[in-house]
Amino acid sequence: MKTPVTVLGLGAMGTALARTFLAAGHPTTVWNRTPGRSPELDDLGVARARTAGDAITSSPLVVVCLLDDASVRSTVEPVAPELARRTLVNLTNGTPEQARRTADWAAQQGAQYPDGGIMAVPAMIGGPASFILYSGSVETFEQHRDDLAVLGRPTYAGSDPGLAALQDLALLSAMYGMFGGVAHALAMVSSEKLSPTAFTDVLLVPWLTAMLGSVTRMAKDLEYGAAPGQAGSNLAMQAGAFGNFIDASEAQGVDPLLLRPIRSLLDRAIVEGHGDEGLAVLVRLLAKN
Ligand code: FVH
Repeated sequence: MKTPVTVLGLGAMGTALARTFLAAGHPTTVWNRTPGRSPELDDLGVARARTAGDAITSSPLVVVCLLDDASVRSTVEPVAPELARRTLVNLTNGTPEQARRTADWAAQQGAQYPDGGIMAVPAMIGGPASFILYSGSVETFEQHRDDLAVLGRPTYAGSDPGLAALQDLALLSAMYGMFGGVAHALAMVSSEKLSPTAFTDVLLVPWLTAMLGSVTRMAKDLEYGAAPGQAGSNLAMQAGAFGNFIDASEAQGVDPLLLRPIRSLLDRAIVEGHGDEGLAVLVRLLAKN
């Protein structure tokens, strides 16, 4: 028999997690603060618990996916004794410090605690592009790897419980940087009534795809060091062109507020003598220690 699983939280993501566990044959118990959410799960054979405590005692593996850290704590702390000898997997978005604090707390309750970061939207759960970061005890990760694999590729992030959250937030930061750049680009082309979909399909997506090579280059230069004077697109050149992005945006009636911090960083790199280097320098300028 497949491992019985409890899912605490039936928001968009918790519902997708519960649906996927059910589809994979796991006896699945759910609890949600507001009862009766996601009625479609009833036809799939879900068991609904009246309280969070009842839900936890139904399964050795408890997955919690709520809005934020505060909602997790207010849900599990009152039922702490029920968690002893169970595994609590926290897939709620949070900070590394929150993960470490909850890991310490869970250990005091006698629970195993992998902290996780879901790298998927609900529709992707259970599909080939979904992966989920986990940190904490590697033994606990291995014990439940197969159970958790039905949700997305389980990816071990390290024994420090904060490392899944750290990498989750780093990945989301990169994603929002891209979304911010895309929002600015679409505002620029929309200022001339160009078709956003044509621009995106024909130009933007191929351009961003081609630029992924520069992302890899940045990481390599950061890790291994770049050969001096070998940057094909050095920062002095980039800073020179960057003013045009801002001037053109203002002339088109587009607020360049998302571009200005990047310009400041480029300017700082030039002032500090990095004009002939590449983008990896920006990482060093951002890191405070
Ligand atoms: N949806 C997504 O695209 C992303 C993908 C990556 C991971 N995130 C994180 O997953 C967490 C849950 O996200 P969600 O999409 O399920 O969020 P909602 O649909 O808004 O559901 C929120 C659930 O949290 C419950 N809840 C809120 N406050 C409390 C509380 N104080 N006590 C107990 N439960 C609480 C809420 O219950 P209810 O409003 O129905 O009673 C929902 O079950 C999140 O960390 C994302 O960042 C999702």
